Amino acid sequence: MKLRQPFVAVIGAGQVGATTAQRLLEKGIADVLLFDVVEGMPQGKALDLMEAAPIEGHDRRVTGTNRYEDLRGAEIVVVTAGLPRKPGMTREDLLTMNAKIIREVCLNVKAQAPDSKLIIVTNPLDLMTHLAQKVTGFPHERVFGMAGVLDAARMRYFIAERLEVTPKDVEAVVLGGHGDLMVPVSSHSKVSGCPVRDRIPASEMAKIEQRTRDGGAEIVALLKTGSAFYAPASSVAEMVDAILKDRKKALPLCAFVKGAYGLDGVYFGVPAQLGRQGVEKVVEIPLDEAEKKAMALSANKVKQGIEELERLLAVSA
Ligand code: TXD
Repeated sequence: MKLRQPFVAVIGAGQVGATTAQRLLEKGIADVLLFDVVEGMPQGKALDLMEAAPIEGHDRRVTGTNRYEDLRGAEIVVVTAGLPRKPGMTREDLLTMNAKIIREVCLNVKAQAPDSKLIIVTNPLDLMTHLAQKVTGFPHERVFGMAGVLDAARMRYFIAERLEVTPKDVEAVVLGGHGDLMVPVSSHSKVSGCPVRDRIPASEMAKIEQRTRDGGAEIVALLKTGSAFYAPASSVAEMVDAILKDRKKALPLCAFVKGAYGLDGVYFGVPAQLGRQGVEKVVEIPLDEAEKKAMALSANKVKQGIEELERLLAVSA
């Protein structure tokens, strides 16, 4: 079936990509083009998803493809293509291989969907988002990454679990690079409008913050193969919804930051307002001294990562 405008292209029909497609369809957010390099796989998953439509009761459409030309007309391109780390592979090996994949994907996005907005999901997130912008040359507001929505959702869940309240009543903000040095901003966490710090002792909050930082690793350790995909897919769907509905909603995400938070032009996790143009505004929230320090440390790590990425790309070019 022909896709209707505006449609979302999801590159990489693996765990995160296919589940993102499912969320977008079943929440009625958009039609989806599912792309993968593996022949037949995106077509098979698309057909399976369509066969669920009569039961799920939605009238969204999804098609699978291995052809980049089908990206033409996509309003948003979500990039989940990448390789997971395998035994014996160093972090640098993974960085080089995923960078090659992102470069290839982004050159094709630039050629086929030059007006699209790009949401990068592939790890290492901040570096791949930086690379995607460089390769496409798209304006910074049209290239951004998904991480903060997921990290904040994890923190919200951990707080809700501790207080035995619905996660919906919990607000949390997680900023910084998507890695060990991410910054859970407890000073802004609230439950039903009250500061969480008034309800949970500092020592326990510190544990919740650490569990948030280790959130991805906790799931990897349990699954043994692969990494999280249900909550990551929900996070992407929330971002897509904010864009397509022009909600002007502030969500934590990996955006290009110039000026705010003392940063001089780097992709970094901050709250940013999403609308039809993409990232329409970086929102600066007040931070306490410890949080400011943590942000600076995290930003340095991202900058070092970018230098390493550029060195590796120069060697492999
Ligand atoms: O918070 C976040 N940003 C993340 C990031 C949360 C969860 C997962 N995160 C990262 O997303 C993860 O570390 C990976 O880098 C990506 C995708 O994770 P997923 O779990 O979906 O990996 P899979 O199941 O291995 O799927 C990857 C797919 C797979 O089907 C490959 O065939 C495909 O990517 N692939 C490609 N597609 C298109 N083009 C190219 N070149 C390509 N190479 C591989």
